[in-house]
Amino acid sequence: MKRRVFSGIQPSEVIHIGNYIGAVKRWVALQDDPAKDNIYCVVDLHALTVKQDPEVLRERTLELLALFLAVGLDPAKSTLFVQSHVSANAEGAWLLNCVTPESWLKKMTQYKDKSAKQAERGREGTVLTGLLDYPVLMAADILFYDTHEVPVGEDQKQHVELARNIAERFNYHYGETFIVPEPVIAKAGARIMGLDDPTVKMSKSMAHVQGHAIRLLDEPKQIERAIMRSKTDSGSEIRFSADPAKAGVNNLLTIYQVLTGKTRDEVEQDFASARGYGDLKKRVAEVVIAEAEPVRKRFAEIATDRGELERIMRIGADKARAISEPRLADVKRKMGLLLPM
Ligand code: AQP
Repeated sequence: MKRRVFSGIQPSEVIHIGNYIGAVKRWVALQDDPAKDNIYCVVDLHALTVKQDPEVLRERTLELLALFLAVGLDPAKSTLFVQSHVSANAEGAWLLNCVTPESWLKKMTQYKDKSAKQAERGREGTVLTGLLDYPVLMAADILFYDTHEVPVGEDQKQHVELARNIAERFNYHYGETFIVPEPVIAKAGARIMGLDDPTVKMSKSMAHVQGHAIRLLDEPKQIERAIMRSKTDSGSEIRFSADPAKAGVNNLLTIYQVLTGKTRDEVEQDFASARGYGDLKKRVAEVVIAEAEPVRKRFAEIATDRGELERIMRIGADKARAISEPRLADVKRKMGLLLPM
């Protein structure tokens, strides 16, 4: 039997190189593994955990689907769908809410960080229930699709572990039902850091800060500028290092490593005769542009064909419903709900 892979990304901003390296690029590679059955989702319900402009959110949802296609996700190989088009995800989240201790959610690092940041903004920054509860929605995304593997960046590991705990708790109370999924975190590139501050994760919510992120749809000039201005130290040694002072160089080398597919030794060899960080930055910028430019060009063609995007969304949602609805009915029955006759 094939192993089911499920992952998603929010249409909250144009994706950055961290999202691409930590998640989406790996999804594309998984499509060609005959042992996997892949489902990738535009998780628009998750985006509602912070205030969105409705028109912008609709546009970004279509954009993200177009970007899925532009990077090489193929609806003939993977199920691609928009989360809110399939009601099982949200319905399933409610059912899982009723087996998830509230204390588990309050312990989530991302909730603690994001709610603290929002609280700093006073009334405007009201922390919504959805922000606390969104890991349960993520658990529903994963569990109602009988998922074995969830390829994510390091920041999402804790949420996949929560999904595991919820599955185990449900199975204990109601009998064997859910597959207990595994987070699959890449060895290299699971946490790409901000170019302006290599001690913090590159983040969509910081993408508006100049020089923080490289967006996948940035023009070559913008990419080059962001990398050439990225923060490094005052030294000149180009080596992988866990030293916090060398985090900027380490981050650039990691981006280069993942995009070239080379080993750490090969990467260090490539820069053995470099004259300093200027050479490193120039070469990293070339590699990022070579990866991003074809995506930007394909995106420009695909994004204008609204009819085709709608067709792909419909097919994806039908396939997703066929997988999740039987599991939803099974869970409802086990929990004591009377199914419609
Ligand atoms: N910096 C990163 N390095 C590697 N992987 C990353 N991911 C996110 N940031 C990095 C992975 O990308 C996917 C995005 O999932 P998401 O839709 O939950 O992302 P998000 O929360 O909208 O985006 P960010 O960038 O994570 O924004 P903030 O920090 O503002 O919340 C996931 O697989 C994630 O692990």
